[in-house]
Amino acid sequence: MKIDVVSIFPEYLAGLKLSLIGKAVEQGLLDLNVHDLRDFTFDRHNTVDDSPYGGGAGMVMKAEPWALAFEHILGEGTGGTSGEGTGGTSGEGTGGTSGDVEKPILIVPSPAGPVFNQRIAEDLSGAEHLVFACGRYEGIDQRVIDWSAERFDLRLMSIGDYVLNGGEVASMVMIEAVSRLIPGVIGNPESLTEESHEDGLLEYPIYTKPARWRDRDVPEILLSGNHGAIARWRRDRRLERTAAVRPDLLAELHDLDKHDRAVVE
Ligand code: 6GU
Repeated sequence: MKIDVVSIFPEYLAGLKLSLIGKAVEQGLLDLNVHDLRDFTFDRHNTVDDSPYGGGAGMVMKAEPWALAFEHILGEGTGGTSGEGTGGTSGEGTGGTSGDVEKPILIVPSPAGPVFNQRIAEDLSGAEHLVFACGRYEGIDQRVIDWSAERFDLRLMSIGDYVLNGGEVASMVMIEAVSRLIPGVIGNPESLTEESHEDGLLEYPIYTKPARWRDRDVPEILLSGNHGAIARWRRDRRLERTAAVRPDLLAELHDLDKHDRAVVE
């Protein structure tokens, strides 16, 4: 999978080089590129924002640097000061997207989008090319969003009902959730199957040695060696937890049997 990220704070994304995602990049499972939006400006101050038409508080990100960054990522090669000459300011690229070729997915983190979840992460993990456009200030000029929809499969995406200062952290959240689902990124694929949200239930509680710690015992059944009973106990704990803290998730489950229902009622 190829992932491009555009931001005015590319250093923010440096954390992605650590740990599992960094290893996936080293192993060639993930081709991750972070671009500085200011590389696609041509004035002395590398201006990326301006005041909003119609008035109001804050600043708006200008359309042209985004268009040039997207064209650079798509290989349309009209802009950018980062290595490919001085570029130009021609508005329209040449296109070149033929009918049956999948368009790259452009994710614009925004509290105005639908909320990202595990199902969406799974869907995105099958994509060939993801592009994340990290806006700052009050947002990005709507015209370049509309323009990008001709070249990309455009998705506004929120990560929850709260306000962040920009799309960088939200992009990192989504990139981590998606890239760990790429085959080979997680060493033991079995660890993916019993996770919270994988099947709509939260995780069961887990324990390790010692069996008694500060007068607290590990639940006895986990020491029993009875795998059937342990599996049932774990499912019951998942059902209890989900009913207690996320009844909304439970309401989405339609395959609970009689025993399951007795646990959550
Ligand atoms: Cl994706 N962006 C920003 N700026 N704030 C958010 C968000 C995204 N998701 C929730 N709040």
